[in-house]
Amino acid sequence: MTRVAMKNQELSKIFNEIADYLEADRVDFKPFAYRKAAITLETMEENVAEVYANGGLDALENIPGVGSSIAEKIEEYLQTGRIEYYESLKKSLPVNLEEIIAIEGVGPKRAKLLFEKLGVQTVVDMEAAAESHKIAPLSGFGAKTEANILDGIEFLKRSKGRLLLENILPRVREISERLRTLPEIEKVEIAGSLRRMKETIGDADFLVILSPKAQKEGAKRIMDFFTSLDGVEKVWGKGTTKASVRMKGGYDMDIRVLSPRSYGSALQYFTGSKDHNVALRRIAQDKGLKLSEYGLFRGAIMIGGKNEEEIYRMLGMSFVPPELRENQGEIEAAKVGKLPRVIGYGDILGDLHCHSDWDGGSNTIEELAAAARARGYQYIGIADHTKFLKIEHGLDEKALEARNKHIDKLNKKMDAEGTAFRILKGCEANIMPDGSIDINDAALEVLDFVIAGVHSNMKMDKVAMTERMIRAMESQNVDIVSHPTGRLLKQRDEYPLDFDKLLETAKKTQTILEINSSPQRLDLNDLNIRRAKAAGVRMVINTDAHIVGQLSFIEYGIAQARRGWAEKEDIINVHPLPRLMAYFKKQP
Ligand code: DGT
Ligand code: CA
Ligand code: CA
Repeated sequence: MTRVAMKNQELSKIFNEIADYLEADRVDFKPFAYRKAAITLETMEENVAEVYANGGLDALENIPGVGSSIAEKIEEYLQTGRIEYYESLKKSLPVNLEEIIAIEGVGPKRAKLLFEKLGVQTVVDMEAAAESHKIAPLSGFGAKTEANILDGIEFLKRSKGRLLLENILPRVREISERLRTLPEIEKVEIAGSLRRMKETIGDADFLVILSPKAQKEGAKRIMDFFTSLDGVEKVWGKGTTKASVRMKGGYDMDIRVLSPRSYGSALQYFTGSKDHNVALRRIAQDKGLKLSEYGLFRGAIMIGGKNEEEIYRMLGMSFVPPELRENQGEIEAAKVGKLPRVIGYGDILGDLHCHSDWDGGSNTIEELAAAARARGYQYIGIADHTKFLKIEHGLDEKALEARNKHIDKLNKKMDAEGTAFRILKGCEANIMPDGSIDINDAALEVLDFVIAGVHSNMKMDKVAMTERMIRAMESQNVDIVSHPTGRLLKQRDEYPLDFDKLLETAKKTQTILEINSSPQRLDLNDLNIRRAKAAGVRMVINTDAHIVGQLSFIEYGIAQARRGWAEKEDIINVHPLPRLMAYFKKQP
């Protein structure tokens, strides 16, 4: 089964851009519809090209979130490879919108204004305009905004060239499935930073082993296949056992053909990280051995290399899971058998941070619950936004009460049917600048659990921001703090925060910190997870899903937890319901 289809991704990107252009033109409602369609296409299991081939325009319109006008555009794209409407929007605003709105603080409307007033078409133009202080005098901008724009550009430069894990991993997995179907190939592995599940990725690294039955030109056939894959934009190099290509998504992919006898050492070598490998090679040297991608050698004799486990064992270490291979202490720990037993990908029993259509999410609570059950979960927590977040359709006290009644009804129904599954009543409240919560205590007290997070006024100084978070954690009603440090990968840093103080308060108040799995957040990050673990603070791995497809983001959160050395006992949503509930402050 192909998990992601190229056309889904391409269309999703186009629809997001259409939404940007429409927002620039201050069009109401339509951008929302395009974004909804984009997110549906990106997360749905089916290949949109197949849906269309099998059922035509009608089948497209049956995709949730796809109306007739968007269905027609999908059809147009599938038939002609372009969408006239999109092309005309691009012509009407000739700026590199995608690039420009990646600058934190610059949205489509501002981008349009800056084009009209100053002719800004690219990030380079933008930097020049800000540096010569042409932006500050414009109405609605000012010196502070101008300085923020420069900061944003600086941040972009630092993260340039690396893409989010989510932008690459699904596609790379699909490609590895396709490679696996080649008769010339015995084994395919994804190595490098993808195997280590790093939050951002430089390039993708494939390793393949030739089938023993393959003919002499087998490797060449693999190279031909690889370099002519759908989505290849440029071939950087193509030899007999390795090749390198640039993909349309803006990233490179390397492939190497290996001999079976070096499989383990090659996998170890190309998984990295480089720092981990350097340290490992030194250990080999100290034992009078030599470790390379070709094997583990004593003199000229190969003594190991068929599999990774063997290499670590022969070096006197326990096996190091790929997510830990960063030379951050794992080598020393593995030498003395003190590696953590990191949480497994199948250990999570429920997701506590999901948004339903009650707060503008894409799915009903029933649909979310069904999807959670299909994943094998025992419970799901509905954490709709509360009233401060008007753009996210946050619920006020009354609406929350109505939603609670609805959940009660659904739970009763499942009980009556003998379904062992629970929908938990939660919310994601906003932590106001003074640390208070945006909805009253009475409304919070009746919930099963409360998440609170910062969604506004993020540019506070360190002391004020720390005080703000501490006050929220001290609330008897706040069980979990969502995305605690507020960073957005490739977009903005964490807010200034005294993290040690935060941990101290979390420990004291028994507040749980979230590991948010959303690919752009992954917040807490790996190092903060390690710090939280060391401080004895519990964590919860949540997806923050706004549509059922995003429940699968949990994999990224678990990977992050593993990268942060978290064990099962550090995470609360590995427990069945009664034990889970015991971690919340207010006991029923
Ligand atoms: P990336 O692509 O920047 O996200 O990170 P990686 O880790 O995938 O790096 P990449 O693609 O340059 O190389 C893949 C692996 O190959 C890397 O993790 C370790 C290994 N490797 C590459 N160059 C060297 C090297 O100079 N020395 C050693 N020991 N290993 C290397
Ligand atoms: Ca790589
Ligand atoms: Ca590479």
